[in-house]
Amino acid sequence: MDSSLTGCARAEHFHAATPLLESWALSQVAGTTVFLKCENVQPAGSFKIRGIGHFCQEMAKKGCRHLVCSSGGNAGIAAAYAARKLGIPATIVLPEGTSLQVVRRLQGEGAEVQLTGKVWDEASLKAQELATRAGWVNVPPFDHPLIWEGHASLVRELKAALGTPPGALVLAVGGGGLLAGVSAGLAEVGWQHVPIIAVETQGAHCFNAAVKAGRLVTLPDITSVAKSLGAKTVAARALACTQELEIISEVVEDVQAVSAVQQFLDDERMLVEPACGAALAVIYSGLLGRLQAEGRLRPSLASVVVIVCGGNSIDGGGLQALKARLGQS
Ligand code: PLV
Repeated sequence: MDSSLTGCARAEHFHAATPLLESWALSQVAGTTVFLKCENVQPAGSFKIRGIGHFCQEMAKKGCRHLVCSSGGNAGIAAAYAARKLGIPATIVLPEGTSLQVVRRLQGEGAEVQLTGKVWDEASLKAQELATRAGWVNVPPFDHPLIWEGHASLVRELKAALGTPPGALVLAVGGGGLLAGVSAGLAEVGWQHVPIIAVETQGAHCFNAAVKAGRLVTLPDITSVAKSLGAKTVAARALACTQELEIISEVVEDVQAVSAVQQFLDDERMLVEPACGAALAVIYSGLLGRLQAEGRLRPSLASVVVIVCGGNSIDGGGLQALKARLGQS
């Protein structure tokens, strides 16, 4: 039996099969049945453990002696968690200004933490430099076939839970690893006709910029509060996916992402970070209805699945601070 479906402690991989919950509150807002794929309850707090756990296991088989991962937060926590389970030391490189709860969590996993640069791209350069040491392996947070292969397990779980395909799938895009993995999974289970609504925040919108330009675009800076979406350039594979599946690229404002975080907390009593709020904003801001009205989505959808990607980088005080900064409180 696929151990992802048993949820047993001695699983062959590090991720859990997550719940797929029908949300009454979001269904009311959307006017269609909304399911939440709750990746926020993964052992490392986000979907990242799927791909990164898989990558780290493969590297351990090859004799890796030290794992190094650059991250906006969640990939690092996934890598540190996998490293601890594998008994391999880990160094996690993050941008300066990473939240204290993320740093504490990483230290709690036994990882060495280095803070460098203003955004993830700078942390990534540092990680690549460290990975030149003998026996050290760089864990890419989103741009590697093994990462996509691991993330694809999410779609196999969706198929097992739903049986029939949803009318649309909503996910957030940072560097595009989740998008590439979900696309691979949809093709694998024969659901490649399911439209994906790929959401970013303004100021972290490297995928949207690439889709519009028809080539990879490097943003000058990351100005969004959704730092977990803050890669300046999307993975080439994510852009290539737009040739193979129906991908609707959308950008929401920070205020929409953060108010979605607050509404989701009130509706479902789950606190997620702005990266995840971006996906939820598709429902809460009425974007789903607009896409239907514009004929970009069917007027009647079987259901909509929102990937609730994670919430490691936020706590109650952090949400209040974000709201104050955006003039929402
Ligand atoms: N976060 C990456 C990249 O950051 C990281 O290092 O953790 N939702 C959440 C909660 C995330 O943490 C991320 C990625 C995404 C969505 C987007 O996933 P991606 O990068 O695979 O498109 C700079």
